[in-house]
Amino acid sequence: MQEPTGNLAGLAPSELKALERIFRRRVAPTEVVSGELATYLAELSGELHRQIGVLIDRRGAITNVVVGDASKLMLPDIGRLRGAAGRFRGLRLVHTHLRNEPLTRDDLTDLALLRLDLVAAITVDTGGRPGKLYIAHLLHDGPADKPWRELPPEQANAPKTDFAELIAGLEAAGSRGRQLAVTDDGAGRALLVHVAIGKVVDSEARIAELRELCRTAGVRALDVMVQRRPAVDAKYLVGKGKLEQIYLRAMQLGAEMVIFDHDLSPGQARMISDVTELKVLDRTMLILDIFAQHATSRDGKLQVELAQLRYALPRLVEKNTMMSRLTGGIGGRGPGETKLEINRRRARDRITLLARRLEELSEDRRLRRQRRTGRDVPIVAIVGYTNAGKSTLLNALTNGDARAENKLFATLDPISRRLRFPREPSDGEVVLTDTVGFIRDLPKELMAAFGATLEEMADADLLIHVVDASDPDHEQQIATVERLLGELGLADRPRLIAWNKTDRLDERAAEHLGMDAGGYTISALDRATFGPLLLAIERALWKTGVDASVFDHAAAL
Ligand SMILES: Nc1nc2c(ncn2[C@@H]2O[C@H](COP(=O)(O)OP(=O)(O)OP(=O)(O)O)[C@@H](O)[C@H]2O)c(=O)[nH]1
Ligand SMILES: [Mg+2]
Repeated sequence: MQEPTGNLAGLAPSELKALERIFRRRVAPTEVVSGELATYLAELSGELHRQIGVLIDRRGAITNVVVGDASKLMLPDIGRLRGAAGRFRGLRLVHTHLRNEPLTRDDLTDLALLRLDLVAAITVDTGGRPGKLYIAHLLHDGPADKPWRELPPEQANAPKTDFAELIAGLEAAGSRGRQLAVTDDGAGRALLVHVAIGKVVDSEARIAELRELCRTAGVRALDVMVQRRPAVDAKYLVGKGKLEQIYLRAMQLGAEMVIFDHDLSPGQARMISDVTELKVLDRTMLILDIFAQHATSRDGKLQVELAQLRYALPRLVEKNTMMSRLTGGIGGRGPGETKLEINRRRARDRITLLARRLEELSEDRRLRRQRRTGRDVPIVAIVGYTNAGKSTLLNALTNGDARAENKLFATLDPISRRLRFPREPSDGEVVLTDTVGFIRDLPKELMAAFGATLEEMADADLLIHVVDASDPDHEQQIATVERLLGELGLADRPRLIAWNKTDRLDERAAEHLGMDAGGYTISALDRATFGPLLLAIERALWKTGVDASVFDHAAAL
């Protein structure tokens, strides 16, 4: 039984009957609304002095009749269309306006949020006669804050727009968009949101870094939205209005997730996900996802899983008890082939178990390192920002095959190799250790995931801080590394700076680095550049003078 809904209070039985009769009307599939229906709605609306709206389906049948007050209409809850870029609801809203006004912001927001086929308003004059017909529909590639188009007003009693043609054109445009989406190798499609709180000066570098993280994680960044605000919103991180824009933009682009360049509290993650019905990730969850993909050792895998349980799980929205749907894919990948698919209640047990296992492994490592230090071989740890070229340098120095890639956090597990300096009387042997890269704003939960690496650093006699001198952001990166080393109690550890990737700089800039900033300029891709650095390492470890053979050695490597 179809009945009118909304503001029906105080209506006479005859007026209710008149409203019910609307359901019997039909419009042709080619019409937005028929002239007769527009006239009928205007007349009744003028009599009741309330707005009247109808939802019309593609066949031209009226599915809902809604009554509002003189200035607005509340639509019934028809639910949202999830993740459906390029698709429309199959329903259009046609309603009356008593104040001779065109479509309002509320009308257009309903259009966008509900993904209606279109929204139309009929103005009603004081005599209950229909005036103008205003029509708006969604666009596939309009701006985020205004993803719609308003058509020139028409005569409500003789509408001209061919609805069937209009919607067919829009859907064709949408499916072209969708096909593109399918062929883009199925990577996760994400809308990025950078939130600058207070006086943030390095937004650009941060956004570039977030894009790099996405690229490494296999996420396709469709667009970046930026919001500046004096303080975070406790509930939503960004304001409610911005959140609406984020949702609109995500729908428009067909994004399946939003990634915030700012860490979310579990509460914020859930609120945002509730409002937008999108998968919500923050930067740390993205980093954890990369860790999950890159961890290779047993140690590393356990540590990543532990960090995921502690950080990501409370932030992933629970839809079913088995959280497979939202935890699957990016953000929910576990180390190796497994998924972070675990019942919340069981998570605590798993955390305890993992923590215990890791403690045992840490003890094993301690014993192993003790044996090593017993033999008195100096340890040199290569440290630095992620992607600076640490593994490449280790490989070049030791003829090794450690994983070196243009990806953030390619290295997670420490790798040690022997390096021999040709010294008399005995060979100068050192253990050279590659470590996980640092990154700014690394939460405590993640620092712990680096346990094994951090132990190696703590044991090191000398740190080589590798800097990507070609990165415009390298000063910030150095500051981050220095700060983290300080937090790890390694501020006083002897260290050398290796300005890497100088092959990408012009000669003068490279010389400048070496002279002004101290340290040694190298290109990890070119062994011929290693001489001065090797010499400095040797000198730092054995406090001896120059041995020219080191140069020969480096050249011969
Ligand atoms: N042009 C140039 N590229 C370099 C140099 N050193 C390293 N790279 C490249 O930079 C990228 C990162 O190198 P990696 O050695 O994996 O860097 P990393 O510091 O170990 O990085 P993570 O382990 O991910 O933290 C790779 O694509 C390397 O080929 C260099 O001196 N010059
Ligand atoms: Mg590496």
